[in-house]
Amino acid sequence: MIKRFVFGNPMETEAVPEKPQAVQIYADKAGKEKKGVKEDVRTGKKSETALPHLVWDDEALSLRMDDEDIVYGLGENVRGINKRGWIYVSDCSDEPDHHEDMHSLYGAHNFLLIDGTETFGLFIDTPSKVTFDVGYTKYDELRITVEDNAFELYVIEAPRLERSEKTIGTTGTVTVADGEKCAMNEWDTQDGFAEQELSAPEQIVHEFRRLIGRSYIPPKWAFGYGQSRWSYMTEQEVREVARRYREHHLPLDMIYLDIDYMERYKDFTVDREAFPDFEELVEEMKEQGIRLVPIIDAGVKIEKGYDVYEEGIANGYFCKDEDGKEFIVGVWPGRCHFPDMLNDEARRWFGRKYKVLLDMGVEGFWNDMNEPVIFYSEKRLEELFDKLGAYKGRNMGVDDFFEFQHMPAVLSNCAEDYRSFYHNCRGQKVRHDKVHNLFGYYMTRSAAEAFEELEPDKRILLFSRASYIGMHRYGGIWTGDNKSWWSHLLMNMKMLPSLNMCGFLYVGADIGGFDRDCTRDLLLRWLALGIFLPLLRNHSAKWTRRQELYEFGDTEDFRGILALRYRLLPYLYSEFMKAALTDGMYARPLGFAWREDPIARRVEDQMLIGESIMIAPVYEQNAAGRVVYLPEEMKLVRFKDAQISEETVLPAGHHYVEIPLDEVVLFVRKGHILPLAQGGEKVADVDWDELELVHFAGRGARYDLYDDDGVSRDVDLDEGIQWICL
Ligand code: MIG
Repeated sequence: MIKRFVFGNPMETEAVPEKPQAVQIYADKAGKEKKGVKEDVRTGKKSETALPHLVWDDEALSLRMDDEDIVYGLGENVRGINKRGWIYVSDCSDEPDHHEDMHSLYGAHNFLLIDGTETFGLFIDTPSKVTFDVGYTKYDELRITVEDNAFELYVIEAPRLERSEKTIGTTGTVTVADGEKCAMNEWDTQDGFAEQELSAPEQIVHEFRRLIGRSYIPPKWAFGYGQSRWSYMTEQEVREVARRYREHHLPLDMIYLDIDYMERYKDFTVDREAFPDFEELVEEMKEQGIRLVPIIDAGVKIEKGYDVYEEGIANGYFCKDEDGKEFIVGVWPGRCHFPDMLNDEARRWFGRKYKVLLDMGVEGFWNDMNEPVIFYSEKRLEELFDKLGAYKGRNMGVDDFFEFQHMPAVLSNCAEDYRSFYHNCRGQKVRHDKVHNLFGYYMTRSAAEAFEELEPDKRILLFSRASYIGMHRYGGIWTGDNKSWWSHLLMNMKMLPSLNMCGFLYVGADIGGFDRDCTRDLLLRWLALGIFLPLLRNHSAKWTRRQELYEFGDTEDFRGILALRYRLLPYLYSEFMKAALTDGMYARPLGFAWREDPIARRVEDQMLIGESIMIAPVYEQNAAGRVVYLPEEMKLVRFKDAQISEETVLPAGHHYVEIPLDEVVLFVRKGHILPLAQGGEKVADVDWDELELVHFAGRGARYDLYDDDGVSRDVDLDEGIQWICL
């Protein structure tokens, strides 16, 4: 059950495609509506109403929390799965230091799920800044403050649980020999996945996700392994990466191109000196089963004769300053303009520009710098030069010196700059900071909507750095500039279920860490987690140690782990697609499944991936293994060289499990089946028909395997399902 409340007069975000009928209006101090008045939009009748769970005091929404309450959600953020004990601010930020005392990262994901005495979800829909004090100031209080008090609030409650038996299709009992697949002939859609027994938090997530619309579905090849680096500078370098992967029989499906493939960092251009035969390169790579995935940045270079610049100027498609002149910012190419992503026409225009690369054979993109990042604004830069000049010849004492030293640092992503340019939203002049959190979302939407027109029969890979809820319908995200730190491996895992709750299913972090130097053992451990994430990409920054898997000596152990990814593909793809098509979760915290188990509810370094397995990665250097908590009896399955080397049933409770660097351990849940393919060196090699079944189940158990051609936009859950029965 979803209730919607409107506070003040918020800007439309289009996070919710179809809003629930009954609108209840709460106004802020300045508003005209009486507080607590409910209006039925159909009849126009007004009546007194109360806000469920929360209190509104004209400044903030607040909620009293019990000690045992867990607060889930908030998508891309630092710290735990349980968000209690910190302040989070939704304010899309280019923040390369993901320290645990950060308040904002690149996304603004205003969904919370309170699980305790009462279990319900909250979505604060507003394009501007929101502050979530989740028991930081007062441990027992959740306090949500929204800039300008203009927002829509959705309160999501679990429908009363009907503990029906899990429905088994309509074909009756199908018994076949162990490991054999049986076709599913009659599948009553009524008995589909939505009917599966969901726990209260799962139901709330499901309701919320239904509200915000279906999550983005990438092509199947995008579930392969991708190698990235800032940057592969030339065609030769790209060829060399491909060659070495193939030579070492390390699976590979994608090579990413960072900003240096462009001509002087200009979007939708190719540096023809470094990539003279770009089209041929794309083709040649495709023949090897490898897709090239170029980056697109938010800023458009100011350069006479550059078509994107010229068209943007001619049509007034760029963001303007107070006086109506194109706003100038410094980003990669130097002086730039921002395309006005919030202007419908400009957005359509920018999206259609991707055609330049589509026509060259490209089938995937990543959108960067779209918070949007401002290195400096022209105005502030000039002011700075003046200010710095004034220090010349001065005897600088400590105060002067510190002030002097910090001056250039405040140039970037300066709040005042975000208040200095404007969008044209359907004729309305809107100051950027009021809609800041929508920029990356609308940039990605611009591309996705163009792809629907330009490539109606094909899925295009697309993911973004900045995001807002609603963008999950158009693309995935990667979680930005992490570091080659063990703590960031753990953070990668913890973010996953939070992102899923907010609709982002195709997600991943830079495996091995973006910034700083990666070590062999870190990369192995990170890969052992990464093989379970939908977006599996190894990416690293320019000035760091090279991070391709063949750069660390012997490749056998890397190959063993990565090969397992390709064996897991039918299962992972199936679980991803079922999650997308049923508004469900791909990765779940243990507490969602074992509701009554107080230990399971607090476990944050293990999680369920799909319905059949639990993972418990190692995230500490030099650890020989780790303690794993089993909420119930499970089957430990150990892989070495992608082959099963151990299957042991373990009782519920804590266990110390040894996990050498070159092995992967996972846990199959009781009553469940894990199908495994033979593997391959690219997604196209994987044979979905020759499956080996790992199971911890008796006869009669079944797994619903989803598959499709992996490219069509047209997807149908029921058509894609096949039963696997024991
Ligand atoms: O200011 O394009 O997060 O993945 O390699 C850095 C260069 C700009 C930030 C992205 C990163 C990418 C880098 N970009």
